[in-house]
Amino acid sequence: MKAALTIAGSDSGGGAGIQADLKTFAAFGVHGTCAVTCVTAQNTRGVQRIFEVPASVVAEQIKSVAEDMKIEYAKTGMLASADIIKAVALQVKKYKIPLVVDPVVRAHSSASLINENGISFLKEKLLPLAKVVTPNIYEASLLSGVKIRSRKDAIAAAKEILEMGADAVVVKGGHLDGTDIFYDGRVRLIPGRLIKKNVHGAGCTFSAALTAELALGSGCYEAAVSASNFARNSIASGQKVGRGLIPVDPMRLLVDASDRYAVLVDVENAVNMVEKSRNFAALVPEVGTNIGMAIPGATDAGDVAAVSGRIVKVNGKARAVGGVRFGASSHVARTILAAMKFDSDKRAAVNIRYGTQILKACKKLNLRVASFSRERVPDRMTLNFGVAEAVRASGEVPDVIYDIGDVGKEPMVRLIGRSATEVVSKAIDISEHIPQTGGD
Ligand code: PXL
Repeated sequence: MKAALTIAGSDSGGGAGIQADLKTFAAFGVHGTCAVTCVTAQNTRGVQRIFEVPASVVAEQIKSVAEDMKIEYAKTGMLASADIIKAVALQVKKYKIPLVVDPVVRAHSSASLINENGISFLKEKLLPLAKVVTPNIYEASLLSGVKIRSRKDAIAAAKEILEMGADAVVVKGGHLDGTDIFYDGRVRLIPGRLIKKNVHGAGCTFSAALTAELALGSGCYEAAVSASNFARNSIASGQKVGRGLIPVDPMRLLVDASDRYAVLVDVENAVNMVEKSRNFAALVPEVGTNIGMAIPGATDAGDVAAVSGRIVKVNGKARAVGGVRFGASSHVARTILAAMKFDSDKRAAVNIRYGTQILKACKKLNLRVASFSRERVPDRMTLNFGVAEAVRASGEVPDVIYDIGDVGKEPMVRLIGRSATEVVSKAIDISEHIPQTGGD
């Protein structure tokens, strides 16, 4: 596993600094290490206090990490003081660690994150050691002395900053026109988006993603493009957690992917249980069965995994026609999405045939049963309506919701629960409580 190092400040609010950097490294599959330069007491509303770590202790942290692991790349964030900058520059040179410098100067709340002579030390001691420097337009202006009001100004500033010794400069355009400028002697534009949300941690996430990509072996420009995409996604995923700024969410892509994977695995396990069951086939309705499960926070059928082509009865056995995939069934998805509106944990459903023996078995198994009528409800709305009615009657999402059908509509029983394997276990239980010799 590749290792990277962040030399930055701690943000107690968890949005920026060390916390954003380590989350970002983790999202790229890079082992994250850290040297803490300062401890901030802050939340989404601002920075309340800054407590500097002694420069010697910052140096010790870098030493400990670098003498043990191969640090592919390091990045700096909030460095707080000239003393810390000097110590960092010495260690980075000593251990020959390739470096990304994110010239953090000031917080969104306008709290200063570096002391007075810090900026000149940053320019003199650290920029010459940098492979890549990643200022936003405010920082680029401060470093270069160029007032930035247009893309042309931003390019001029990038040229000035490159002269200070870095191999490449990325001037982030999130607060200008949304386009990032990559400059290494040649200008390349990375199209992006204006940052409209009041977010916190976007810059740290960008520079940490760039560092992780470089640690993994990408070239500077490719790493900048990847970092730009990653930061944009993290910004878009940020949600309000406090009363102030919205922290970016660098873990969102990873969590979404793992949610989707867990759902696929659970539905596949449930399908396996059904195909192996001796009695489940007795529950399969004329129109076939489907098993579905949604990711947390699902909003449409694309967020619900089910069996393509449904599960049908073949030679007295239940068989899945196709594989399990997201978006495979709009029907079972409608039941689940309707249930989730009332209870976001009820993310799975299976539909089985209607029959009085089946309802008896449900009652015997102490399942909570509710029903609705399809009459006078537009087909598209039946499940929303039916689930709502069942919830109104029982005060919660019941385990079982059935309807007795309508002209041209087969009556149906739906089992609703927390996972596909849970609802299928209940269905198999039911199948073992009904006579196997036909009848209803
Ligand atoms: O976003 C820049 C930044 C970096 N590091 C720390 C911070 C901030 C902004 O507040 O607090 C620790």
